[in-house]
Amino acid sequence: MIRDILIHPDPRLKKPCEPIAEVSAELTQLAADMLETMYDAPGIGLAAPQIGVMRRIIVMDCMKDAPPEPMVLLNPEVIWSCEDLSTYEEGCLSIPDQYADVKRPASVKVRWMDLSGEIQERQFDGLWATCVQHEIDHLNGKLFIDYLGPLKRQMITRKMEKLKREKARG
Ligand code: K1U
Ligand code: ZN
Repeated sequence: MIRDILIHPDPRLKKPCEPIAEVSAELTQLAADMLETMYDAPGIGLAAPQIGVMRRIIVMDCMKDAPPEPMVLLNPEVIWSCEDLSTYEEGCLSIPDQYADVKRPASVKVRWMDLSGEIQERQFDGLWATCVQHEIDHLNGKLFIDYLGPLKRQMITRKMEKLKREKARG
């Protein structure tokens, strides 16, 4: 089922999410809904708080012009970051049509639990590294605009407030 994506500003996008204790049928369904919502948007990642679910689960697929590689990560954590930074012009499904350069570690090693309850570790590079850090930030209540200066952040927030007012009017 495709879920509605929350638009910034929304208090649920600013709150840290709760860890997942165990895999359940309900969680497996949530992961499937998140992947469907991400592909429909379309996007390359999605974090549970973006659909109003305050739990530590993200989905990603950063393959371009290649067979899909959907990933589901429960309780993801960065356990190593390289010192080199890379800049990418990021977007966010909760901040539609707004893009800005963000600098992040170019490679990160991430540990997570998969849907079988197994612990996994993998190094992410390139767009995958940018995306996994962006999604983990969502689980901690942080948005890519929080890396920008206050004026740019405020300008984007005002645009989103206007967009939400227009959407509410119909
Ligand atoms: O978390 C999100 O809001 C999803 C976001 C992920 C992301 C994008 C860029 C850099 C870091 C993280 C998106 O998917 S925005 C849409 C997007 O980037 C895209 C959409 C269609 C094709 C290719 C990319
Ligand atoms: Zn986002």
